[in-house]
Amino acid sequence: DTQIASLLKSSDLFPLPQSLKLSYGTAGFRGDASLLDSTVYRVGILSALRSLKLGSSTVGLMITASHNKVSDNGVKVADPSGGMLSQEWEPFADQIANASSSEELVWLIKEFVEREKISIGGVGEVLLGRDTRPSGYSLLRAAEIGVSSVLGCVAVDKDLLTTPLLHWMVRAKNKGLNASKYDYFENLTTSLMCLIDLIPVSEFKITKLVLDGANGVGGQVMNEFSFCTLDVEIRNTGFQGGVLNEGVGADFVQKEKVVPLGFGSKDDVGVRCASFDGDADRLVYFYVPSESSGGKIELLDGDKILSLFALFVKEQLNTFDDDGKEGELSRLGVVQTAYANGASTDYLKGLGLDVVFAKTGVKHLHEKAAEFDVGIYFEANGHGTILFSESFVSLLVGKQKDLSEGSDEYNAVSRLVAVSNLINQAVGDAISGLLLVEVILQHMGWSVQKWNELYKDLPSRQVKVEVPDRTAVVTTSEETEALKPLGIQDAINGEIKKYKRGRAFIRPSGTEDVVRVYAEASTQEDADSLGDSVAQLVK
Ligand code: 16G
Ligand code: ZN
Repeated sequence: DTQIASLLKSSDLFPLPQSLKLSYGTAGFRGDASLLDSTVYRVGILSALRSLKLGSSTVGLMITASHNKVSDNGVKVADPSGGMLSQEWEPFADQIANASSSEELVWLIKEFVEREKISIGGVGEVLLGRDTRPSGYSLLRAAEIGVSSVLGCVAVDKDLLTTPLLHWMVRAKNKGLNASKYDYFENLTTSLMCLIDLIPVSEFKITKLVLDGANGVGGQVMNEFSFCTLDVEIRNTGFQGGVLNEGVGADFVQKEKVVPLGFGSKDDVGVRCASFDGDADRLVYFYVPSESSGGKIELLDGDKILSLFALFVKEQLNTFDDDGKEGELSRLGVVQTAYANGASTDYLKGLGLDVVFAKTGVKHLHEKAAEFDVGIYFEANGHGTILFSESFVSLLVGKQKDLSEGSDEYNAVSRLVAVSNLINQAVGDAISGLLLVEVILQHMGWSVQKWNELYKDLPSRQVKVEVPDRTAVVTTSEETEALKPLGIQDAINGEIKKYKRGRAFIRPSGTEDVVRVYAEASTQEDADSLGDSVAQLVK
C-alpha cells in the first residue's frame, strides 16, 4: 500500500553502511557522524510511530553525541512525558537500526506496527533538535525524512537546542502549555526571581560566576538568556573558535580534574566556575585553589550538587513537615549510582536521608527518583535533577493557600513550589541546575569553598580495560557486584580488603567497547593501586 511504498522509497536514500553494528545503549545511538544517516532516518520513523502509538502525543528526537568528540554524533528519543524513550521500545530501535536492506526494514516495521496495534493514518508530531556539531544539520534532514515517511506524521525543526530544552518542550507541549524556547526562559526567570525574593538575608551579595560552555550549545543558549540578578561570564561559547569538548566541558573537567582551556589565569584563582557538557545536560562546578596549583582544580561534582540540593530541600521540608504525625511526612529520597563518592553517600545518610542506588544511565536513576514525593538524583558526572510528584506539588500549592503570607512555613512551601518550576522535571538540565545552585548559595550565604567543605571526597581512580567481549561481565542491578565471570567478585573482594576504606567495582560500559573499573580508598596511592589490581583481574 501507500505506506509501504513511501517507506521503501525514502529508505533507499539512506542505505546502511557496511559492517555498522549499532545498539541503542544507555543513551541512544552514537558513532562516527559520517555513518549515521540511515540510523537517524530510521529513528525518525520510530519516533513517528511512537507518537501514533501514544494517541498523537508529541515526541522528541535529539541529535547529539553529548560529551563525545565533535566528529561523532548520535540520536535519542524523548517520550511524551519528556523522559527517555520507554525501554520496551529499545529492542525495536536496535532491530531497525541494523536492518541490512530497505525490504528488511519495511518488513520489521510492518510486523511491529501490527504487534503494537499502531494505527497508521493517525496524526503524529515529532520535535527535532540538534547540538552544534556540524554534522547535525544534514542528520536533522534525515530525521525529517524519516518522520514524514510515516503517513500523517510531521516533523517540527527546533534547530539548535540543549538536550534538556528539547525534553522540556516535549513535556510542556503534551501538558498543553506554551512550549517555545522563550517560554522556557520565562519559566526559568519567574521561578528564579521568586526564589531570590525569598532569600532571608537582607543584603545578599552577587559574586561572579565563570561558565565554561564546552564550545557547545549550552553556552550559546545561556548567552541568549539574560538575567539581571546574576553575574555570569561565559567562556568557551564556540563563537571564537575552539573545538567542542576538546580540553573543555564537564566531562573533561570531571575526569581530568584540571582547568578547561581558557581558565586558570591568576585572576581566576578562588573564583566560582562551572562547566557544561556538549549538550548541556551535565553540570559540574570547580575552582582553582591557588596560583601554584598547576592547573589542578577543586572539583564539585554531581555528588556535591546533589548534597547541596538535598540539604536545601530538607531544610524547607523540615520547616513545615515536623508535626510528627505518622504517615504525614513527605518522602524525600536521593538516588546515586555506584560511582557516587563514598564520602557523599555517608554525608547524605548522615542527614538522615533515604539513599538508594540505581544502575548507571539517566533512565535508571530517573525511574527510582520518581518513586518519592521529592526524589533527587545525580550521577557523579553531573547529570541530575529533582523530581516532584504531581500529587506532592498539588499538596504544596494547597498548603500555600492556607498559610499566612510571610510566615516561615509559607516561605518554605513557596521555595519548594518555585524549585519544582525551576528545575527541569523531564531530565537533568545544566542551565536550570546552575540557576538553582546559584540561588541556594546566595540563600545560604556560602562561597564555593564553603560549599565544598560539606564533606571531603575520598580519593578515587577510574580505569578502562579493553577486552574482547565486554558482555562477559554481568553485574547486579546496582552494578556494585559482578556476577560473571564466575569467581571474579571474590577476587575483587580480596583486593578491596587490603585497603582502608577500600571500595571497587567493575561494569561493562554502555557506550563504549570497554569494561570500566572504579576504585576508592583513603589515600590516592591506595585508590590507584586498588584500581590497577582490579583492572589486572579483568584483563
Ligand atoms: C551516558 C549516560 C550517562 C552515563 C554514561 C555512562 C544518559 C543521558 N547519559 O552518557 O548518564 O553516565 O552514559 O557511560 O543516560 P558508560 O556506560 O560508557 O560508562
Ligand atoms: Zn550530555
